[in-house]
Amino acid sequence: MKRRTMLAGAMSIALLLAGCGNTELAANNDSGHGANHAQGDTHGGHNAESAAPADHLKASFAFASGSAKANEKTEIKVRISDKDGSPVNDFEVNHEKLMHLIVVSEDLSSFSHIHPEFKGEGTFTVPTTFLNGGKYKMFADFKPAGGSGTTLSEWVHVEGEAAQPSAAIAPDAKLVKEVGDKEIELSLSGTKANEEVTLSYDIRDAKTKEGIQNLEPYLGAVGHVVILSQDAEQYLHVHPLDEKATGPKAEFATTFPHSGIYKIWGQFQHKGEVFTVPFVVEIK
Ligand SMILES: [Cu+2]
Repeated sequence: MKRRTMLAGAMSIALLLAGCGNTELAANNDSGHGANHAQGDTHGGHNAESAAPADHLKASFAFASGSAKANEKTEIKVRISDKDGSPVNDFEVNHEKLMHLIVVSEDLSSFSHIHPEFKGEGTFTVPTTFLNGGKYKMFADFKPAGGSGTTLSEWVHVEGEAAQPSAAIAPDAKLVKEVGDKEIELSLSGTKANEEVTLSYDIRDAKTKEGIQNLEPYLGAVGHVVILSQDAEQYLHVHPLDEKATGPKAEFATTFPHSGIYKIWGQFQHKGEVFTVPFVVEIK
């Protein structure tokens, strides 16, 4: 059981040019709602209290070819270094991966969750293609050996035509969405900032409305939830209350740090396919 919520504070420095700087270490809060590290944590060496090895780590984000262009294959390079600038090479596997990389467009319309491969010298790489030009924010989520979960982020710029100017995100009137052949309903136990909120997903067959009972583990859990504030400054990565659940319900607990609008992406796996369902909520 793992109920940690990682929160990256508003500390990252916006950089319009790709790969020409470092980010500050983002704040990393254990929201402390009954996290139990002694039992049932299968990830090994998990110790939220010993944050020291993660202190002053830096991530630099770059494109292998120097810059990225919309609709062209590119390679993202993420380099993790310590406070002296030396590469960090020891990481713990966390939810089956050494690093989780979340990439979102500035308007939060585009979301991807990918897994860079460790190439030595503190460097991870992953191929990707951006569909549009514009600003994107990248969040590298990892656990240095002996340390705690860490998220470092940075804005990058992708050349090329921007997507149609889109309106600011607005809260969904109804928290029910169809994705492929599924209908997903989200309910929140509350909508107040600084109070624990349980997010309950109900995942049904879109046609028959029958609950899906055989969700498969995705990265070692029934689902993964990433939450960003509208300005992409607040990042929350939330794991399920019961990682071994198989549907139709999947529950997550988190605490929204401020009032405002947040976008919530839930990711689940069924019949070998991962699906992502986005919702926008307002927290008061
Ligand atoms: Cu991941």
